[in-house]
Amino acid sequence: RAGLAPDSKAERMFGLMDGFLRNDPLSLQKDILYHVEYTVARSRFSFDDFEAYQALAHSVRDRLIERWHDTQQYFKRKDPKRLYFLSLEFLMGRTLSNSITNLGIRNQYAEALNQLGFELEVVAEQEGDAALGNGGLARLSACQMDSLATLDFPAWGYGLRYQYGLFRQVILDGFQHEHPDYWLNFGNPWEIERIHVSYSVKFYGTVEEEVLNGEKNKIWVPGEMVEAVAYDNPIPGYGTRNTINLRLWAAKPSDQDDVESFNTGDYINSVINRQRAETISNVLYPDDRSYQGKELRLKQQYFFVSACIQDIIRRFKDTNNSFDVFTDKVALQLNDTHPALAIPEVMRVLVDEEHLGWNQAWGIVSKIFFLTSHTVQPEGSEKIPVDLMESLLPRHLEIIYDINFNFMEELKKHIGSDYDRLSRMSIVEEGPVKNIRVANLSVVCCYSVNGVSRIHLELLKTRVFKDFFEYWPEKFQFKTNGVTQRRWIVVSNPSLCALISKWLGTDAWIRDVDLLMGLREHAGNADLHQEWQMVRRVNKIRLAEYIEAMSGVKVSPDAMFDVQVKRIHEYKRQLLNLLGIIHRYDCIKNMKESDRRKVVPRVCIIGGKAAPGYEAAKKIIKLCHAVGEKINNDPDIGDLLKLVFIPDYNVSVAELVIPGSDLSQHISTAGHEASGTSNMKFLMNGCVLLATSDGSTIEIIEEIGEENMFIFGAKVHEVPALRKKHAEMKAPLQFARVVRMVRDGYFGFEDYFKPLCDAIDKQGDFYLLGHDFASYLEAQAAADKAYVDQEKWTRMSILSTAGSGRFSSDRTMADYAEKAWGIKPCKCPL
Ligand code: F58
Repeated sequence: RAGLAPDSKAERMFGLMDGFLRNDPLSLQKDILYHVEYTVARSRFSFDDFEAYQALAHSVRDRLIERWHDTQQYFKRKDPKRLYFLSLEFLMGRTLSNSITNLGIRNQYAEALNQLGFELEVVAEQEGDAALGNGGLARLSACQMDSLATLDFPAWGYGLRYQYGLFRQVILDGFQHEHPDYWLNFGNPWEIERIHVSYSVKFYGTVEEEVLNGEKNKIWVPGEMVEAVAYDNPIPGYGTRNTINLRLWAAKPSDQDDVESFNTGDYINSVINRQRAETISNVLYPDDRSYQGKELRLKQQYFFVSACIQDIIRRFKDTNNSFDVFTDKVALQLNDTHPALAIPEVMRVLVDEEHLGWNQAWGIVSKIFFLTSHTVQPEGSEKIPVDLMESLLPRHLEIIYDINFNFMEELKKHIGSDYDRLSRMSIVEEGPVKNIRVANLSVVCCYSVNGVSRIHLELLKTRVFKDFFEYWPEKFQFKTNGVTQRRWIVVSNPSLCALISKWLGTDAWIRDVDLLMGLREHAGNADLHQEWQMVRRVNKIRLAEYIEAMSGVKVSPDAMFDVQVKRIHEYKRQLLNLLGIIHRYDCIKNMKESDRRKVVPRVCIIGGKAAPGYEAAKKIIKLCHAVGEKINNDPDIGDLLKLVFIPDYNVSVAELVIPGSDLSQHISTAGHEASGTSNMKFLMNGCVLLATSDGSTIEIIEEIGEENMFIFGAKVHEVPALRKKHAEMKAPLQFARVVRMVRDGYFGFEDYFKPLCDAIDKQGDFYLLGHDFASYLEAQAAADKAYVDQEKWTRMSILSTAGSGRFSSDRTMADYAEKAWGIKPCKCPL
């Protein structure tokens, strides 16, 4: 092996290791049995599916570790500029299938398992989801990690290792209940605990001054310390040896902390108190809407960034001895403003601990951070009460004040004494309660601020960050989101994957997704149509079986499967969907028998979680069940219409639902969805979209053409005026009728549903359900008409997949690398 001295101890050890692990089916069988016996400690002659999964996972993990080591060694040797991706949320879902697909050894494992009497699909189902995030933002992080690895970028992900991931949604009598997701209960074979990689994180205390070489220096004397311990999760690229790292931090008691309390003799209470440190990384906040200024959340955020920054600076110092080159070696991506405390933290470390001057430190800090914003909602803007900051992070508060002072001075030079504008742009919000505006801090300090779609950037420029955009126009950019085709086609829809490769004559699209465009030339081919329909039908049958198992409702795969799955939000308008379904039901009920024969049968599928404190969202879930109950049991309706709610929607449920859908709905009020990413997953899988012109859908329309989708509703620029005009406008009669049915208790629970109706009738219908209803029904009618013409529909479906290449996270990551982070691929040799 290159670099080992002959006869060295290392060479002897390498010899003992017998080279790399082998991937032929026989070696894999031996490995699996080895892990059954020695890792899982079951008898090799008798083990069940779950134990097979555990053993299999350990054998995959061994292979991941080999590649991980090689990649990290290689990065260390080459020492390129690295990207650090900081996110408090990652929705990874399952790991097994994705790993063996990316490692290129799926078939070998399937064969190995087969010979041991197991089926890969069944074994893979044993794995639970890693759900360390809420929704779009968190799944996006996971897709982007896959792309960073595949494109050979020298990147690291950082996150928190929550003991409890996103709650499990349990439905009782149609109401959502939240149950804890203790996902680590059965062990987690995918992580590597690094007990030696741990850092102390400080909280509370005071700031003191010392004199160092004749200069004043600040020191933070903490009141509490907690240890951050690293857990590494290898992320393999596809078709490359590169395997990057996702490092998650867990909080542990610190042995430096609280020695005093042990001396007082209260041993038991001292142990219990110390154990409380672990609560910091215990639970993921399940709200995907708003911030509450909670102390524990702030502790979580600082715990996270402190550990990351210590780790990053340590790695930097391993190979560099001057901070002059820091900006050539490090780029830090902030996934929304949640990790923004990293900014004052780097300032603190550089100034207080590394003793750089303020200006030099600021010169570094203002070049290394990149922000992505994921929201247009004003309530999505984080604020930290100054009181809280002062007690928990006293030194950081001083630093933020200093940054703000400098910024305000600079700003005054340009805009003079426009005090309103100065106060809007200030990082510190004055008022009865003084707050730190985390968004302003981030915009002031980041090198670039990125929107997640083109329209999102417009909204950032004209609404959310208007003042900042006018001051720093060049800072604002957009990189439209994307999703990884590896998980969303190759892993979750293997038969479509095979079909695409067959018709393109290559599987190179799995790495080079633009090749999907090649399907366009076959979009009218009758043979492809037949095969395409066949693949889609098999996926629908699988979904129908799942629906029956979960909800007891039997649905026919001959019907159109019409799907809306995503977090439940007023702006995402699941309520519009439900009112449309009620209208359809009402129409069928009042039809003559002869007309019923013309109805296109539909299965309406809704799924998603509501934040635990979000009352309106919870009512929408209940309404869905109440309406479903009525429709599904109405003998007049039969198979013409069904409505089912899929409980506990998560990544692995999505992998089943998306390939089995015909029509998928993305119907947010225009101007509210920053991007949306599930639209891209449906598109890749050949589902036809029924959508508003919002977020990334606007770019999808450009790519595949409005004629291949069903687009309806107000446009972004029309919405503000429509809201103002609302009082004079009359909602269409059909709309008033369906709202009245809910209000009058046609589906029961009228008191409970009253606030939903009031929001529409009495409180101005902020989300414009009434305004968009008529055009929504037209779009639905057009979908019915197109579905009857299966040739037309199949063509639309093929063209959807063909046009989905632009919405791969590979493209997004390449864009960021080039236009923001300034990093280059660093490919570990085979
Ligand atoms: C989502 N944001 C956007 N936030 O809503 C969606 O349009 C976009 O496609 C996606 O990000 C990816 O860019 C989102 O998921 C959160 O979940 C936050 C979590 C923490 C509290 C505030 C919301």
